[in-house]
Amino acid sequence: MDSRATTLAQSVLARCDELGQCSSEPGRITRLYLDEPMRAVHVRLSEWMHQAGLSPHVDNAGNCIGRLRGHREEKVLLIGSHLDSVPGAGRYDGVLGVLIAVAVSELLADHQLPFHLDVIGFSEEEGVRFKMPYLGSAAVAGRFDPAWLLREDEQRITMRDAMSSFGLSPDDLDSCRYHTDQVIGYIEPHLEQGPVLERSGQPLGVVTGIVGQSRLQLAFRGEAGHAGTAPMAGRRDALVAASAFIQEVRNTALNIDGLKATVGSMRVHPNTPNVIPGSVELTLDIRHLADDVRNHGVETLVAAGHRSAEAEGCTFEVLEETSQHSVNADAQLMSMLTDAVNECCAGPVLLESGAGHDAVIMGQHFPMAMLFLRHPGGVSHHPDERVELDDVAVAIEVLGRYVLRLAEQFTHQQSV
Ligand code: HGY
Ligand code: MN
Ligand code: MN
Repeated sequence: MDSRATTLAQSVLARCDELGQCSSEPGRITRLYLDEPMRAVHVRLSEWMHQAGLSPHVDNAGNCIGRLRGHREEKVLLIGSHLDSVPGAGRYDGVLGVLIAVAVSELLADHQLPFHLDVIGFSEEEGVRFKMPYLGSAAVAGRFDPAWLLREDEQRITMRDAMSSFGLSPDDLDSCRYHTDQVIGYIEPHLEQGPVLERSGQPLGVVTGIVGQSRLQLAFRGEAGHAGTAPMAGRRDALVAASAFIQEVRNTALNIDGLKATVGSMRVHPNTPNVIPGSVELTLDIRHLADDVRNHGVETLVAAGHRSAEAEGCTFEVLEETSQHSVNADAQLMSMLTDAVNECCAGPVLLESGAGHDAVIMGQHFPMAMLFLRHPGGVSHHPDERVELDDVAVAIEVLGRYVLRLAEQFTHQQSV
């Protein structure tokens, strides 16, 4: 193991701890799109990028990007992950990948790469604030939908106003775009967020593909009433209908191999102990590596929603549905990454990602590869998230070798 990799890994973990302090909630990590803690993250990350020899800037989607200039201008290799978090997050989801990317560029600062190396800290992967994930990577890939600017957060602030008050220009998102002919590829280091690497005793894994995802906003509408005087017979209790539906979600997912389906949030109206719930709004997250199986899951569960509503005299509606199809890693980038891992540690595990990443968006527009780090305990989106120092060090060493291999290949291709 290169001793510099270990030293760099120590600073990566210390920096994850420091960024873990940038939170909008005392006592837990919550960092949302363009909130004040994100501004503090940009300040610290830009300093670290400077120290690593990168020239940083924040683009109009709020992505924090540092460039290690190559000796040729035509092409760029992108490497990074996201800076935002879910509420009550761990210290590593997203930022670990960005800080490993900074460490890799520090390791390579003395090399004259034949392409630029851009380290990207994406601004919004989780989609918590405006219920729309992948905002930063959508802007980089040139697929940001201007209609999203009208979306409002919990405080009724529009995305447009949030961007303007952060000092960004929401009408100039084109300036964020990288074009396919300039990008060699996008590489994302990330915690596995699951048990596979730990069970196999391997520090690193190479991702073969990322599951597709459907996110639905659903509503059950019944009739509110007095909890003490309304007869039990004939009630149209929206929460009873929703509860039957939630059980159906679990049963359906258990019967379709590989399907993941989760009701993660629910709002009861008027949410008062002595009032029969008149309406319930909830979210449904459905995932599978095969898009047709995922779409079948969506159809099956929407039908189950109508049945559960009808049984309780309620109505059921799909308020909104967004979906991302599954994405495969680029075969050549994946194979070269596997070779680089093989040189540094036991042969990597090849595995699919059940979690979504900015690589879902980037992989639809550019060649993509992901490197997973072992996740002790496998618990993520939770303060118990952990990662091993040695695994971070070997990831830095692998990615350093990998970028140099890509540089050799690029130089060879240019010479023929
Ligand atoms: O939901 C996900 O899979 C990711 O953490 N955004
Ligand atoms: Mn996450
Ligand atoms: Mn993540």
